[in-house]
Amino acid sequence: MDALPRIDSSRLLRRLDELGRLGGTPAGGVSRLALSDEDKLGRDRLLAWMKEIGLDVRVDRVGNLFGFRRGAADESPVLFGSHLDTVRNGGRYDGAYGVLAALEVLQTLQEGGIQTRRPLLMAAFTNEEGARYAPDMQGSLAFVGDLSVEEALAVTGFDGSNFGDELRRIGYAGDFPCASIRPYACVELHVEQGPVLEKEGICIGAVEAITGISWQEVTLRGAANHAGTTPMDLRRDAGLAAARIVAYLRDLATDLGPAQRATCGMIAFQPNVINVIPGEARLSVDLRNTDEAVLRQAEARLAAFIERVAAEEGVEVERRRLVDVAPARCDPAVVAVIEAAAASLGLSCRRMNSGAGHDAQILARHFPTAMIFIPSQGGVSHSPAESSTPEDLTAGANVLLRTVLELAQ
Ligand code: HGY
Ligand code: MN
Ligand code: MN
Repeated sequence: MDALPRIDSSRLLRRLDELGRLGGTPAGGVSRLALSDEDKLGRDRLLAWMKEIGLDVRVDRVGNLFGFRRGAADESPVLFGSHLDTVRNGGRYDGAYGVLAALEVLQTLQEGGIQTRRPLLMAAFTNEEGARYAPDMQGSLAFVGDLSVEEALAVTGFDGSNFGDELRRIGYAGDFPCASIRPYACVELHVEQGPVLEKEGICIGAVEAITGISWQEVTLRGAANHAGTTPMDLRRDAGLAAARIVAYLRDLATDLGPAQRATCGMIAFQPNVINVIPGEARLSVDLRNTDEAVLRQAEARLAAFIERVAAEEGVEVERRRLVDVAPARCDPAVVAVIEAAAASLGLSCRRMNSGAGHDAQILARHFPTAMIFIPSQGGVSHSPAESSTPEDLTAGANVLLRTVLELAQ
């Protein structure tokens, strides 16, 4: 066994279990929507752990949490971390794993008395998921300067709440300036959230590209009317128009090839009464592809279909763009460091793309960035069934430790 340190596996697993209970749901999942009381519980816990291990803790103006560890040289830091917020009734590893593994890496270095040349900076970014406030990756967008603090604080959530008010309410409206740190390199450790590594029996994924994401809200307005007295050919049924659009998404994705994804995750009818033809329907559309040209083609074809359905069903349509994040390429040099770290631990590793969006794709726009994946059991995520084995969770954290040490020397 070489002289390099290894993380404390039982401590990492214990913290994952403890954090997973903050905002835990009866089905064994986690709901820690951004800036909710449950998110505050997770933030408070992480801050306490960061302070316990002696990190210099900072909260920035959009609530991003940072733990800073000095290096021998006063140079730009190596940044690593992920996010604490989750989707509704999601899993306990999406985001939390990358944050707690980062904490574990720093504690291992503290305990080993190992000083790196570059400073180290762990991060937990605000509102990566976008489940309550769009855009997703809101904290990392503000961190790199692609979203102003004013814009971020002004966002109105799907629940009608104001981002800035909620940030103040949970006590995380920090004063550390956004867009003020320029990392030397960034690494995000994350569960794969897909089936590839498990299916191929590979321990580590070195991510080369991260999918582009297009989110929009489509509102259709027809005419509420009586479900019994209104003949089928005299309706302006917003609900039916919405249903046709949802059904079209599958055909659109199938037609554009295996890398295309299309999802309607939210839909609502007004007045939402059993015997009233919906006068209004509102639905979300999430389109993804790692090939930007195909993603734009998907958007254009969907727009044309929506116009056609609106004309045929006699409804008006209003579309609101919520997210437009281009696919990101990871930095080949950082990818190579990840592969070498896996190899030094005798772990199988393959290069791959990410179908999920991540803070890393925002960081990658400005700084050399890459991601480390570990297998997700059954490829499941954004669900209480999300899980990874203790061996894989430990292996990924050790790869993160070695990757950070290599980048920081
Ligand atoms: O939507 C995503 O892909 C990520 O989980 N936020
Ligand atoms: Mn995530
Ligand atoms: Mn997620």
